[in-house]
Amino acid sequence: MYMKRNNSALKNILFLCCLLTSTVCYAGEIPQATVKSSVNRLLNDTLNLKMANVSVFGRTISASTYNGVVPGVTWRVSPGDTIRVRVNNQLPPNPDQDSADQGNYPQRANTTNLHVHGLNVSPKGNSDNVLLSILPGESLDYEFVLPNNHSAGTYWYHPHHHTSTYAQVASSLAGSIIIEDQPDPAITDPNILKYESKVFVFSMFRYDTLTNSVAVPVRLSAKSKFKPLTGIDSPVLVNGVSEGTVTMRPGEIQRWRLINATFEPLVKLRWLKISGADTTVVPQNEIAVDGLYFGSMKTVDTVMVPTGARSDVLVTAPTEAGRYVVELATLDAQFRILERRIAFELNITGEPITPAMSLPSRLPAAQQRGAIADNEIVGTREIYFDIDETAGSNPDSTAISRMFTINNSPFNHDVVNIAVRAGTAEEWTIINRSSDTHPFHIHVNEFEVVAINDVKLETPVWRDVLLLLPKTRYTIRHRFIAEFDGKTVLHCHYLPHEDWGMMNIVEILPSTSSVNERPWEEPLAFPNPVVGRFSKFQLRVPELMQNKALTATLYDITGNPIIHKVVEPNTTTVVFEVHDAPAGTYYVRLTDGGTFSNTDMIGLVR
Ligand SMILES: [Cu+2]
Repeated sequence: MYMKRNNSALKNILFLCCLLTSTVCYAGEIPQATVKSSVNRLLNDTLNLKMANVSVFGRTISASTYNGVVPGVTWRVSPGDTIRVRVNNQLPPNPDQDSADQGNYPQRANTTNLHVHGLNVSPKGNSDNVLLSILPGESLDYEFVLPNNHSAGTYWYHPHHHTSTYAQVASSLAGSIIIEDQPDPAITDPNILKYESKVFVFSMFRYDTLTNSVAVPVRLSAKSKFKPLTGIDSPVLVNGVSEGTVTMRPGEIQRWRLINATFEPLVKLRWLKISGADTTVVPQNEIAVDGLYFGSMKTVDTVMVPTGARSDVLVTAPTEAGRYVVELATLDAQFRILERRIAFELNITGEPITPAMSLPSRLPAAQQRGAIADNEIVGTREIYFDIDETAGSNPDSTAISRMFTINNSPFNHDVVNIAVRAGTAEEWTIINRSSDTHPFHIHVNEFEVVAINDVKLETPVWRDVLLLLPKTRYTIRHRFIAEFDGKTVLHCHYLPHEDWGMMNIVEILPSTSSVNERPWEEPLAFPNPVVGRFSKFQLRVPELMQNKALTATLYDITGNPIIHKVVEPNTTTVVFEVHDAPAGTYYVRLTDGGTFSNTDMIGLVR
């Protein structure tokens, strides 16, 4: 189909033709979600999580939605603003609410919470706390306070309740958050403020073709292990529709904010010119990933957006007549192409822009805090992503809980897997030992990718989602912003993997904590131990320290010593009774008073 500039009569005829011949139509403009902006530094909104009928590639299905629309509203805010949002969970009761907890397995599909993906905000209380649960019939008031120096960019919100994240994001539950660029020309090239900004949220449904509703988890069995949600995956939608036009004037530059809000597939875009049988790629300029600006603009033929990630692209409308389209491809975890189609038709119409628009000569800094210098790093650690292929073939239904792990630990709500300190930075090596790809994501603070397979990158890149290729090592630098302490998570953003347990809890200790938590100095303590809901803490004395006289101290989260023990040489385990301790997070520190000092156990008492 050929679409001429500025010819609506022809467009109408073509629309009719394709209705009659049932060829692909590009009749309508791809809609933009309703925008809500902050007023007097405050954005107030309500998300009613409720069932609604939505149209998915011509089929009407019953799905859980935010306020009945797909995607949810776009929030536009500025650094320093506060976002207050009430989440009303109006979904029906969980059919499996009274069944036994099946561990790391999709279940309780209608319990929810809210995550603001990529924002630097507190993970505590009613802020970005993904350990909260909002049951059907319940409501929760969230408050997210953005720091004054928050990076401008493209972020998004979605549910993040462990064991229901997959089912809910497989119902396209997502909305975008735009943090506005600062108007100060010293920070932002004024050209950047001139582009019309369009947000494109890619999402999909997994639905049951018999009931025409979004699939819910089936009871765990040996057979259901790998297909916990029945039904089929829809093709990827763009802002809730399958395809459409994007109108631009000749020479116009628009900023496209691309958000991969699918539960698994990777999204890849190419801008093409189609002339008869010839297809040529039209390069565009990518300026940011995950809301974080590059050091300098990149001219690219394709843009690949991993699950959960974002990409900001400056799209320039050609001044030459022709048919211009954007091809959308989706790929699975092994990079196999799931679908490829033309999703965007560029409708180049109107008078050419005069004076001509310019690309920016410089980009704002990704982070006002700047790159992480060598002397800022206080320690290193290794983070392993594994899939235990043997566990899956085990007919024991609990085996699934151990299949998807980070540092050999599947997710446990009551366990802190990694402790770091606010106001410091660390260098981590993320190692994907499995044969799948995994999009690694961490909340609260983004990170700087500095090396791949120990080869330093010429230009480090800031991200909050990093696609880990199989059998590959990534070195990242990670700064824990001083004002945000509390418990948060790192996980795989393939949401089935996350619900299956590929998530760890990270505790960001307050910068004032006197606990010297430095597990990298004692490799025997690795992985930083897993403990549960306890009446006692049992600490293994590292072999290196067993021939020494030691002291072991139990501390609370602020570093106050609670119980102190003298440990005789050749002791292998030390036990602390904690059944009388008030609920909270505790640490055990072992020291010989000189050479060795090791915090070996971090646990939550309930
Ligand atoms: Cu994964």
